[in-house]
Amino acid sequence: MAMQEIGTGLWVERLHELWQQAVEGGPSLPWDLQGTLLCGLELNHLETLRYLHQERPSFEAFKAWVFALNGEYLTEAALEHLDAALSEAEVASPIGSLDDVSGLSEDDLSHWDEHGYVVVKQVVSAEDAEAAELAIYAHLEMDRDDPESWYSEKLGHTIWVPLLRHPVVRANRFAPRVVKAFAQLWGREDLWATVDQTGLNPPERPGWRFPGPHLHWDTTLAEPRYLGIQGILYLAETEAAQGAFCCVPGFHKQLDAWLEALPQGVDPRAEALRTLKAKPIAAGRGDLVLWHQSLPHGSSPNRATRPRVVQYMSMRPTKWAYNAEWR
Ligand SMILES: O=C(O)CCC(=O)C(=O)O
Repeated sequence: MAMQEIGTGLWVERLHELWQQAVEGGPSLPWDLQGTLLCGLELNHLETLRYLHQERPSFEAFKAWVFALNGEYLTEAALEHLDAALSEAEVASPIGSLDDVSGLSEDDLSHWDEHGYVVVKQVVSAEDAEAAELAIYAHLEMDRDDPESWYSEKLGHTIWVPLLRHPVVRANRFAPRVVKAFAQLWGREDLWATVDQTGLNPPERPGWRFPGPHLHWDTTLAEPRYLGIQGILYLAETEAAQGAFCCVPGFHKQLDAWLEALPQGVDPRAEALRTLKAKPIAAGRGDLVLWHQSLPHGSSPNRATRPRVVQYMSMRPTKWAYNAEWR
């Protein structure tokens, strides 16, 4: 949609509030509303806040920036969908009806319940996963078959790759089986996809040691704790020793008692890193690992011969319960 055609929907009011919050120190938008707004406009949270804080643009310039990034996806229908959600009307999934989409089996759901994570097989085709894998190598100016190229300056000493909007990466985010899996676990369909990064974790070698992320939680440990679902899509076959995603299965059920038993003054995050044993989760090209945010999790050193290449993803409802107190 061209900038001059942008209406004056609720999303514009909320975007103005977000801009005021960052640039003029205005009141904070509730966290879930902010998430819905950013996801609905296909913006990455960090990228947006960095832009606002560093550039301190006018509101008009901010809107122009949003449309320069995502104008082709911000159609009238997409903005109406966002407006409906922001006005608390019931909205469908971002891709419409999920009735005919194959989802998690009873076994998958029991696995999720018991272990707090599940591997959803083949949520995207091998071709779509490989297309995203190759896009990441191309973005990093690496050759998938040339190990010398895997340690490029463009990657740096990190496994995160800020390739947010490649068309195949975007298409994977909205793949029907991905949306269906999140919808089943949330128990609702009004979901919004976060614009997450991709990743490449090359084999360790002298001068390039695994930089993390080590075992951690991305959520507060303060009570009450709520459901949050994180995900990683494997874009190529990944063995356990190949820098696989790791988590402590079942810990979502043990967290309360574990925290309770910690001696006064012990930092739970440091203690988890020191004492808990994480399990690496091997999976195939196009498989999605979903985990409950109460599981401590991280990546792992790659001791195999090929990089681990992934796409991070998450979906959240329009409004969700959260605890703003950080522990
Ligand atoms: O890359 C991984 O395997 C772990 C990802 C992670 O720790 C996260 O998304 O918070």
